[in-house]
Amino acid sequence: MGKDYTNMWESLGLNLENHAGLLGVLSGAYKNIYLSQRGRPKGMEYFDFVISEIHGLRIEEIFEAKKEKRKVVGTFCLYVPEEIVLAVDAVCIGLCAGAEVGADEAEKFIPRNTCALIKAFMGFKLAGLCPYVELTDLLVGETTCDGKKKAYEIFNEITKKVYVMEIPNKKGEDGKKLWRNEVKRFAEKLEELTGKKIDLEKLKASSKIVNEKRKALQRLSFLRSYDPAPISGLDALLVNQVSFYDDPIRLTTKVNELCDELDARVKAEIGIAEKGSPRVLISGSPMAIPNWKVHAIIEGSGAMVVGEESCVGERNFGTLLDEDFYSLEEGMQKIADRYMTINCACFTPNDERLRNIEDLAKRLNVDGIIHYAIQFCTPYLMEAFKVRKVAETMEIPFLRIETDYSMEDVGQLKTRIEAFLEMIEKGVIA
Ligand code: BJ8
Repeated sequence: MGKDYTNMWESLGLNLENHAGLLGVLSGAYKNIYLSQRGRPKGMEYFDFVISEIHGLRIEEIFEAKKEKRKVVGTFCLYVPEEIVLAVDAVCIGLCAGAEVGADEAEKFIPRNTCALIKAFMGFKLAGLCPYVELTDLLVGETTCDGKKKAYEIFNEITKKVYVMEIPNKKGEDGKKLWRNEVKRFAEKLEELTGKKIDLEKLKASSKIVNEKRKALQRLSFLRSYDPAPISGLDALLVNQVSFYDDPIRLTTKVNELCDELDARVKAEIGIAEKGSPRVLISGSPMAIPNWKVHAIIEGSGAMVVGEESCVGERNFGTLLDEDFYSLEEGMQKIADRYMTINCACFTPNDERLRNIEDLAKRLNVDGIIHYAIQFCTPYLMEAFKVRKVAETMEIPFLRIETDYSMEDVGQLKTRIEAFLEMIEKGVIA
């Protein structure tokens, strides 16, 4: 039996009954999906521990940070520059959630046909389920998709602590200029919030921390290109999910330790599945914790997920920041420009995403691409058509999935995915 955190959760105003239900569901799902896998790397023990303490130890750590007068900044999107949050010595936490609980509460404020990711972040707050939201001093939204943009207005009425960054729709010179100004405005907002000034030294230090994290995640991604893959897609997805709320320095160490072990596995040709098992690239909407549904179905059907062209995946760590800057202004500009390389479907045009999918499919040597979009996620649902064309040109089998966080369609998805894997085995391109 772990430590009892009831008093801490109560002090944060959580709904203890709902919260206990959530933790029960989470630990049951984790046991079934994760702990039942065979031949997992030893390095995953750390991540198992993190999950078992998801609302415990990490929350205690953040409490401690607050006692030391550090602020807590919650984010919902990759475009929010973590370097700047760390440069004011604040704690940065990614707040997207991947569970259905709280959706009924959310639907009292937003339409039913809103994507599950938005419903989840609203619902977690409204149902008193998320200790992270309660600990934040600032919630940073962004003008990406319409659903998020409008949801933040309502979320601000509920929480009174939402700050919105304006993200351009296009990446031309005007868009870049607007974004550079937004990044400056964000830095000023954080300086005001924390009472701490960002200087060159602090920005260089925080940039290094975030880049090292990206490099470790890149290393993990690279190791998945081997056949047999040394780690399951489920485990790699989990590492990426945890990277959004764990301490970044500790996370980097743990990912590198895991990669050392995977290096040895690759040399010894030890894989998590048999050599030659079908290799699948997932592309599309982000999969926040505990959204493991599609990976679990694919890997439960005998294939391996070897990459995620997703914000919980390659889009998060694919590009490093150029740390070679010699003034605060230059640093801010390089940070802004680095974030503009993220290829979210909210941009138009967004052809770089397609090139990236092509590159990944080649590098990871994939046998099939599954496009995953959360129901009502218009940007990714729309772009699926272009991704299909890329797959067709490369003569790679392609499957488009649209789903939500519920388990109702698991049977149907399983049937479709199994048929898709059969197609791959028979070498049919559809
Ligand atoms: S950079 S993908 S994290 S916006 S799933 S809320 S897009 S309707 S999450 Fe995203 Fe930033 Fe883009 Fe990444 Fe809207 Fe789609 Fe819902 Fe989404």
